[in-house]
Amino acid sequence: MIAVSNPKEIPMPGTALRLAGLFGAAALGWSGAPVMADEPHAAHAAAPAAAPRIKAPAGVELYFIAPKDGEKVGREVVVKFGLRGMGVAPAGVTVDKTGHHHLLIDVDALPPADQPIPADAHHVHFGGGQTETRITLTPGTHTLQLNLADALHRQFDPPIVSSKITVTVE
Ligand SMILES: [Cu+2]
Repeated sequence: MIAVSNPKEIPMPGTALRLAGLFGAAALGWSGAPVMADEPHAAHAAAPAAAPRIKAPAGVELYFIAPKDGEKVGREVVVKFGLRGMGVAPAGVTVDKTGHHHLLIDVDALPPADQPIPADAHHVHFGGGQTETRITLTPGTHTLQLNLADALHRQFDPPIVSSKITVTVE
C-alpha cells in the first residue's frame, strides 16, 4: 500500500491549527466529500440525520502495527494500521463489513458519534482506503488512536477504535 506522505508538522495542542496542508494530503483519493476541508459540515449535511449507525461486527480488532505504545520515535513517523475481522474500502463505497481508517492525533475524547468524524489536523481521514501513512510530529509526547468509520465517515455502533498509544519524539 502506498503511504500518503506529508512533511507538514502536526501543531501542538493549544497552537493555532494550520490545517490546509495536512488535510490536503489526507484528502488524496478522497471520494466522498472533496470540499470537507473548507466546509466541515458538508458530509454531515449529505448524511441523512436519521440514518442509524452501522452496527460493529463482533470480534473486530483495530490496532497499530507501528509504532508501538511507548516507543521513542523521530519526528517523521511511519504509522501502519492493523485491522482484523473487517476490510478496508474507500470512503463513499458501501460494502458490508468494511470501513476506512482515521488517525486521531492528540485527541482526548472520541468525536461525537452521531455525526461524521471531523476532518482536521487531529482527525485525519484515509478515505482512499490507505492502511499506512507518514506523519511529522513536534518534539514531545503524543497520543495516537485509530478509529474506523463507514462510507459516510460515521463511527460504528459501538465505535471501532484501537488502544490509544503514546509516542515520544525526542
Ligand atoms: Cu473518513
